[in-house]
Amino acid sequence: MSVEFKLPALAENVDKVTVTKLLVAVGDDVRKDQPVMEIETDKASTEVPSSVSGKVTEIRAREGQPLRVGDVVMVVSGNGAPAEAAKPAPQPQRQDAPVKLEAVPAPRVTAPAPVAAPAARVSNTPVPASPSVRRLAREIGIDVSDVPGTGPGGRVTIEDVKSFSRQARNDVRPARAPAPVAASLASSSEATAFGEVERIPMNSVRRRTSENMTHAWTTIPHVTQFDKADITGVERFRQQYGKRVEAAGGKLTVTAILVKLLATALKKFPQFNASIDVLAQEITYKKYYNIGVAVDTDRGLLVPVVRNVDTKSVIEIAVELQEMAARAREKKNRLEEMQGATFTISNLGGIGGTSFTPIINPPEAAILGVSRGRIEPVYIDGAFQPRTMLPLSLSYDHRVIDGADAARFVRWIVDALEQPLSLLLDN
Ligand code: CAO
Repeated sequence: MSVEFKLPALAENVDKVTVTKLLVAVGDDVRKDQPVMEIETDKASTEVPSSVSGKVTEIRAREGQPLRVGDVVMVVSGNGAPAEAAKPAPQPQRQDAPVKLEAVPAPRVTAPAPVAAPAARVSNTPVPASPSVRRLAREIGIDVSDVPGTGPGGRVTIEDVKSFSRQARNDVRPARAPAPVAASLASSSEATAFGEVERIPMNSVRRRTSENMTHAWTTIPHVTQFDKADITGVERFRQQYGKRVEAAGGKLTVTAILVKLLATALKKFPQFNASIDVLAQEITYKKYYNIGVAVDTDRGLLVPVVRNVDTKSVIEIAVELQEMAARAREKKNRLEEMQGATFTISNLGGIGGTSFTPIINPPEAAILGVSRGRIEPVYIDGAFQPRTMLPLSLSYDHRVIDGADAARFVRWIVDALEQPLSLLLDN
């Protein structure tokens, strides 16, 4: 008897994955629960265990190719269980265990449900919509020409834009502004005219980063506030207590210290721990403090989240950070640890640079960029003294945060780094 093993549902809203590695070949004997391939979604990687047993007679999944839930992965002959019963086997919750995907609310990666196109809309015909409707569409990152109009003569109304946005949000993510896509299409066809090129398909992390960054950059009015903190004392502290943190399994880095400081900063400045809801014209202030930390991996940028940092010590944060960054780099990050950030920190200082302007990670309202701390001459009490100065750059959503508040927020972080005891004054 031959049975097909089909890709099971791995997590809510994940209906498509990319096969990164096949772990079995035709002729192999597979057992139930044996991992048969590695896959990745745009946020996590995992092994997929077989739900059938027998000899592999055919493999239909291909490395590097997308696979949808229900697609046949392989055919086995023998005493295999019915493919319909396929379910990911329960994974032990070890640190090095493969990602446990089931029942985790995941960001939607499904294709947008087809939306009925408005009748007789020709691409170069201007869409009938009032300026206020166009403005709303622009603000929430929707191309008004994508919205089916229900008003007289196919006119697009405010309600049409809102329901289109709600549907897009439910189906995938808000629609993206089309201009950058058009620009990159043009440049890719032009590229071959001037010499040899190599075209490599984007992996899922790159695709997701590209979509998110375009969305963020084209819909959020960013401003970046720069400042510098004297971390000479922090460096002394790191040297003094580094071993203790190492013994606990972490690394006492500037990132870990900043993550902890941010918990207090975000409580003091709640607009930095908020999201804007343009449709409802509301701002959501979050009462939990989850910090996303940008991690550089060979798949691209991943942002695992340290949750409830206000309840954790610097040592706990340092250990968690170290483990999360390692898991992200080893493709073992769990989907649930990539979600729920209320604020993000991006530290490029380990690599170098004097400053940069980070892009906000929607739906957050701000992101803190950290560049390389360097010894600089600082004029103190009538003389230059060598001090270690850490450049900070805070990008913020100017719809939610005013410039003066951004300056105060960064100053607060600077003061906390320079005078940590000041934290005890009113906290
Ligand atoms: N200034 C000077 N030195 C710094 C520093 C800074 N701002 N930040 C880190 N360093 C040093 C550390 O002290 C460490 O030095 P030692 O090895 O001598 O102790 C070294 O750089 C490496 O640090 P690390 O990377 O191990 O630890 P971290 O906690 O500082 O950073 C992480 C962790 C995950 C943030 C980092 O590894 C990383 O991936 N950074 C890149 C983030 C990124 O890609 N951002 C861009 C997002 S937008 O595209």
